Amino acid sequence: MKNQKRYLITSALPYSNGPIHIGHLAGVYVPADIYTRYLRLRKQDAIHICGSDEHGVPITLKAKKEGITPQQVVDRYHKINKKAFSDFGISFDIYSRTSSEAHHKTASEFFKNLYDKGEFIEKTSKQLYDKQADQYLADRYVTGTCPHCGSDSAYGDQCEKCGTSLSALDLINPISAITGNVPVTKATKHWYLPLDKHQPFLEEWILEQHKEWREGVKGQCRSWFKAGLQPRAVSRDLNWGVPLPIKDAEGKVLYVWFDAPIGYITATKELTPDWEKYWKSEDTKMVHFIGKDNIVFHCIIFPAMLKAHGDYILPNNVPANKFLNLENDKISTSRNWAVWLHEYLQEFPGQQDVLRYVLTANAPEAKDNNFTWKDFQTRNNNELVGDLGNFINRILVLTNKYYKGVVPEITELNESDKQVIAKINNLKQDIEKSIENYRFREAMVSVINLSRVGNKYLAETEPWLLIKTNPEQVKTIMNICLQITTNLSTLLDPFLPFTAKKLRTMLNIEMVEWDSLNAKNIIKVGHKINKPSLLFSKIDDKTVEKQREKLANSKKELEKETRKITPQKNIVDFEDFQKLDLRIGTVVSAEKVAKTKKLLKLQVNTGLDTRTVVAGIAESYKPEDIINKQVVILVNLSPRKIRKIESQGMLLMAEDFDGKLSALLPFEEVADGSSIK
Ligand code: B3M
Ligand code: ZN
Repeated sequence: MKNQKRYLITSALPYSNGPIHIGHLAGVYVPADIYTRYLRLRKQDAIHICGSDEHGVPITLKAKKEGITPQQVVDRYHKINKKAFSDFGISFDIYSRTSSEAHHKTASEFFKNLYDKGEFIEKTSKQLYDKQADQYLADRYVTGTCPHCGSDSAYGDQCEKCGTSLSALDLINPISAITGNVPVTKATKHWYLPLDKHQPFLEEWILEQHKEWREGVKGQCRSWFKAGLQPRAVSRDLNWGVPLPIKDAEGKVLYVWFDAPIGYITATKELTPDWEKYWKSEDTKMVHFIGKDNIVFHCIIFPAMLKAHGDYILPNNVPANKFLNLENDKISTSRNWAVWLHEYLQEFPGQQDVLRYVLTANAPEAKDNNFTWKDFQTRNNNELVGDLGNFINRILVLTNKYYKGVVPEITELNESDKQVIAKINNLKQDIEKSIENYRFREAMVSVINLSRVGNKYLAETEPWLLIKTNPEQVKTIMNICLQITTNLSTLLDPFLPFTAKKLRTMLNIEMVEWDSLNAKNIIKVGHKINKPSLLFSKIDDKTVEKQREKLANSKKELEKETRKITPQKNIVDFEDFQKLDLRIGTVVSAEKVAKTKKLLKLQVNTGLDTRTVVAGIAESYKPEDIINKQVVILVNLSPRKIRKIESQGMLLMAEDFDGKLSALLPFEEVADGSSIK
C-alpha cells in the first residue's frame, strides 16, 4: 500500500425523491463501503462522505404530483434512505443533505468565488418556456425526441437511452412535463462555466496523468473531448435550489449539478472542523464512487469547478460502475422494476450480507450486469452456505467437540500444512491488491477462496478419521483451520460486516487489525471459543419463486396502467349494422387444426344448419372447453378457406389487452338460431 496520508471517499448523493434499490447499492454504495472499511482496517485516515441530493427537477415534479412541498418530499426520503443505508451496513462517516442552510452557504460561496474571479460567461439566450405554467423548461421539465438516437423519451438534460448529455433546446418536438403543452421560446439570462477553456487541462489530467482509470470512464471522457467541450449553464430559472448569490438574479438558482458535488464539501465541513486537510492537501487521495451516468459531472464539470476555484485537490480516481439489470431488464423506479432495500429487509430479515455478497459477486465493474433471484439463491446456497459457512461451522463444531472449545497447539508442520499456511498469506495479498485497484468482485472471490482452501485441506486430511489414529496431527490441522477462520473474521469485514462480526463473537475475539493478520498464532493456543451457530441458511425454491412472482405482478400492474384503448372506429349507419346476421349457436364439436397454434375447427349448430367454422381461438380455449357451449356467430360472412378448410362464419370474441380471447354468451340460454339485434 502506497503511503498516503489520508483518504476522502465520496459516494454519489442519491436524489431524495424515491427509495434506494439494489442498483444503487451495487453501483456505488457497496463498493465504496468495501473500500472504506478496508482502509479503516488498515488504520488509514479514511472518511466516507454521502448525503441526499435534494434539489433538481425530479423533486419538484414529485412534489407537484403529490400536492406537497419539495421540502416535504426530501424530508421523507432523506429519512428513509439514511435508514436503508445504515440497515445495510453502509458505514458513512456522515450522511448529510443539500437542502440544509450549511450547504446553501457553502454552495453560494463557491459560486461567488468563481463569479468574482470572472470564471463564468454571462449570456442571454432563448430558452424553452411553458406559458401556462409560467415556467422555463430545462432538464427534467421537458421531454422530447433525442437528436442522437431518436428515442422519444429524452429529457432536457440527458437521453437515458443513449446516455448523451443534452440541453433542452436540442430536443426535437419538446413537450412540457408540467402541462403537456408545446413550449415556446423566451429569452433569459444565465451564467455559463466555459468548459472549453478548461479542456486542454482536463484532457492532459485524465488521459495523460490517469491512464490507470477504468477504460469505460476514460472512454466517456475521450468522446466528450472529441466532440469539444462547450460552455455549460450553471444557473436555472426555478424557485427550488440554492438562490444565486448575486444581484439581478431574481428567481434564479444554481443548476443542481453545480450545487450537488459541492455537497461533498459541505458534508466534510459538517463532519470535522479540520475539513480543509481533506480537500486542500495534496496528501489526500480523493476517490469518487459513482454510476456511469454521472461520469461527466465527476470527471469534467466538478473538476473544472475545483480547478477554477484554485485551492482544491482533484479526484485521484473515479471508479464508476456500469448498470445492474434486474432479471434481464433495466431497473426502473417509475416502472417499479426494482428490488427495494426496505422490502428486501422485510422478506429476508437479518440477511443483509447475502445481498451485499450477491451484489458484489455481480458487481457491474467492467460491463452492465444482471441480478436474478435464481442466481441469488444459487450463490447463497453454494458459496455462502456450501463453501464459507460450511467450512467455518465444521471447524467451530470440531473444536468444541474435540477440545471443549479450546484452541489446540501446533505439534509438527508437514509440507501440506506449510503450503496451506503460505496460501493464507498469498490470498491476503491478492485481496489487498484487488481492493486497492477497485476490483472488488475479484477481491471477494479471493476471500471465499480462503474458505475453499480450508475445505480442501479438511477433505484431504480428514481429521474426523485421523482423530482415532493420530490425534496429535489433528491438533495441528485444527489450529491451522482456526487461524484461517480468524483471518476470515477480518478479511470478510469489508464485504460482509454483519457476518464478520458474528464470527468474531463465535470465536470470542475482538477485531484483529488487518496488518496484524498472520497465518500463525493470531488466535492463541489455549484461547476458548464460543459455541457456534449457523452463519447462513439455505434459501428454498418457494422463497425465490415468491420474489419472481412479485416482479411479474409489478410488470402486469404496469401493463394495466399503460395499456392503450384502441380509438373508436368511424360511425356506421344502422342499415350497415343490420346487414350483419348475428346468431346464437352451439358448438357441437371442436378439434385442433393440425400444425397450427391458434386454429380450432368447429362444428356449430346455428339453428339454420350445422356448419364448419375455423376460429383462431386455440390459445385461449381447448376443444373440450368450448364443446356444448353457446356462442355468438356471424353467419353471413362470405366463406373463406383457412388451411384448406372452408370456414362458414365467425365467432365473436372479446380480446383482452394481453391477447386473451373470451367468448360472448347470452345471459340465459336461448334457442340456437336466435338472432342478435
Ligand atoms: N443525484 C445521482 C443520480 O444521478 C445524483 C448524484 C449527485 S452526486 C454529486 O442519480
Ligand atoms: Zn438518445
